[in-house]
Amino acid sequence: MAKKNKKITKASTENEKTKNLKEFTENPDGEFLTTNHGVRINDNQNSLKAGDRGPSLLEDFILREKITHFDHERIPERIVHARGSAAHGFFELYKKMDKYTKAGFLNDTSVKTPVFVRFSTVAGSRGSSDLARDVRGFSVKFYTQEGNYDLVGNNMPVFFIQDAMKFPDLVHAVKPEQDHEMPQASSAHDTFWDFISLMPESMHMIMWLMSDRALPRSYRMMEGFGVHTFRFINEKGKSHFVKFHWKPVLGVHSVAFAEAQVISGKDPDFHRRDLWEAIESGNFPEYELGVQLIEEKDEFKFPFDLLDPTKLIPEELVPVQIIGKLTLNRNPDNFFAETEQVAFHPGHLVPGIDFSNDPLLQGRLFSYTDTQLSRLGSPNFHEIPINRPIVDIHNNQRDGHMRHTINKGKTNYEPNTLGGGCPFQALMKNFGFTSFLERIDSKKIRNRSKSFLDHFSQATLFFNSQSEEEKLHIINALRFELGKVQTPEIRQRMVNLLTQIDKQMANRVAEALGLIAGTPEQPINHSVPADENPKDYQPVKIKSLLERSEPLSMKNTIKDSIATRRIAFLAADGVDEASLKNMKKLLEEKGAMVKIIAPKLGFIKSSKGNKIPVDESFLIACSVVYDAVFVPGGPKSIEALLAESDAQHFISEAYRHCKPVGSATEGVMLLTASFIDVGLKDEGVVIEKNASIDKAFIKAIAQHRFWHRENARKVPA
Ligand code: HDE
Repeated sequence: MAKKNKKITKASTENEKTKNLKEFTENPDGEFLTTNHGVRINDNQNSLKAGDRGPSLLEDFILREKITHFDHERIPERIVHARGSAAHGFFELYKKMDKYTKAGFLNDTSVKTPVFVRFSTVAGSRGSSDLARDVRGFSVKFYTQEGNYDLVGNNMPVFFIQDAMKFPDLVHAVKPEQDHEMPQASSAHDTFWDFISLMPESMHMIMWLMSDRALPRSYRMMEGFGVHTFRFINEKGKSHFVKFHWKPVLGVHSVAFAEAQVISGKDPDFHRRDLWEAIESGNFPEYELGVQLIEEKDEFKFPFDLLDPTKLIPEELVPVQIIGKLTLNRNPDNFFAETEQVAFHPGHLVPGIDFSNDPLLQGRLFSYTDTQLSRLGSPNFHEIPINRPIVDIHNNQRDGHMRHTINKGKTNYEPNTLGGGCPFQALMKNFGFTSFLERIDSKKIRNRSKSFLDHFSQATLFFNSQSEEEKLHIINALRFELGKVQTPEIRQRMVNLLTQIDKQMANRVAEALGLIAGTPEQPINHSVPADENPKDYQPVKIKSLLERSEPLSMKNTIKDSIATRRIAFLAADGVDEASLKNMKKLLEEKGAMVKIIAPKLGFIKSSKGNKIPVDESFLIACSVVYDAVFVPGGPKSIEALLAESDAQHFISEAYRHCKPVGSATEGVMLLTASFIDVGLKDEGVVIEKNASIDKAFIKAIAQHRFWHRENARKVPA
């Protein structure tokens, strides 16, 4: 390459020139540096000057072009969901959905629909940590034969607010505070909780946000939801309401909050790196697409409104039908061109899918095009390669900033005769997009439907559905977040509001804050329409149809698989080669990834005198980016690790974060030195017995975490 880039200078001999020219002719696709207008650049090291030590000259168009382009390299980051990572892939349908929708990509099981998927956090800036406690965006662009369809969802099935009117307030409240621009990527501050404490409709979402769902282990291990109710429309024009779900094949897993905070320092790109590396290594992330379908006649069958985005439909009431699978199999070539410039929009629909009247969704339909205009700077953002549909575009829209298409001919209007009438409307029945013929006969009002007033019953359902450990995590998250709030009145208002969800939970949060949770006389409702009596709009709590909903607990999503889990092997010179290699082979056969961590980089010498390459030294490695730890045998190796305080810290930290720890019998001393009481009953601590720990260790890794340890003796990690 360096040879090809050799520049042609005046000083070149005739021979060199000929050689360069020959190379250029053979490799005409841009091996030489050029300006943006295709002129070959003769010197990319020095600007044009008046003499050796003279001033630079304004006429240096090459310098000016380069610097001007650089000056304009940044575009405004997304106002929300700025921090994201994306991948290409495809969607395959398991079963024809023609009974419900005429959407082509949901009707042909032989078609592989290309997709581009972007995951994101919401509150932080582009450079913020992946591990912030936050909602994750889960946006999917399907490049279908009928145009692009975007399913722009989140990893939580409900939202903070019921009406688009409140979105700018919500986002202002959660973003860094306007006076000092702090804190970055965190909801643990006064303005957020001030707003939330006055917004009882957000209580259900707050339960999700305070749960471990807000701290995914990986983008590959989280669910996705369309949130709003949409419509499927079939050939006959019949409509069904539909809720969309993405279910990760690897199950749903999270990290501990304490761990998330360490990862934010050790590897703020943790999720981005994980996604990239999984795809590079051929471990393609997979998610199944599920739908909950509700007949039109059942619209009012539930004790909540289908149009209310703070409610979910429990799977016990309407089962999720799995209809297809999404596979992510290719990393982007260029982050900016693809991940940054991709423009999603819930309004990018294909025939067979339609909106509901959810007032949050309706507001989104305006916002997304508008935001692209300021972010991407032109109404021609659909011409950026990542946003282009795979089908042709024909219309009479013309011109504008950065237009790529060269429209030929005379006609840019319709109807016309000069252009042969082209392009035509798709006037035939069931051809092209037609909106569902919903009857609307109503007064024009600014109001909140009274069917939206139950702000608490699903928050309680969510809390009740969690395991004891998950409940404790929610309580601790609330203690942390509200503990960071400086204004005592906000803390008090919040704990009072929590009593509406669960009194005991509110008391436990209050206690840690040095408060007593009092029941608010009437929770404040700031959504009362003007001219209405506030008494008619008090939040209510309707008795839930269910006490618990099993799929709401992550504990119920655990799969019998250790695929792609990262396992740290701690070893030093003298390690028992068989112990190390056998376990490594076994785990790798099951799809896990093993890394050897040793006192220094390079190689360690095994018991047999063989060299084993080291992946990370203790200086670089940290337990938080691993899923489990294994200590292979070999007395010399164990002795060396006993002298290595970082090795013990690694083990005790992993144990404290409730991860599986496995060891050959000889490693027990090291575990004890790492404050692990191997005598305690704990299926997550697996010691070799009779030369066999395989099954038990694999089972423990599949289990992912042993949260009960949090209530046991704390190790000083
Ligand atoms: Fe968004 N949202 N949003 N949102 N949203 C954006 O669009 C907005 C909402 C979601 O990976 C913005 O291109 C309004 C719910 C995702 O590029 C912006 C309202 C859900 C992404 C915007 C909502 C989402 C966005 C910022 C309330 C879950 C990232 C940049 C009426 C169903 C897309 C952009 C990507 C991005 C507006 C509420 C999901 C400003 C006004 C509910 C995953 O247009």
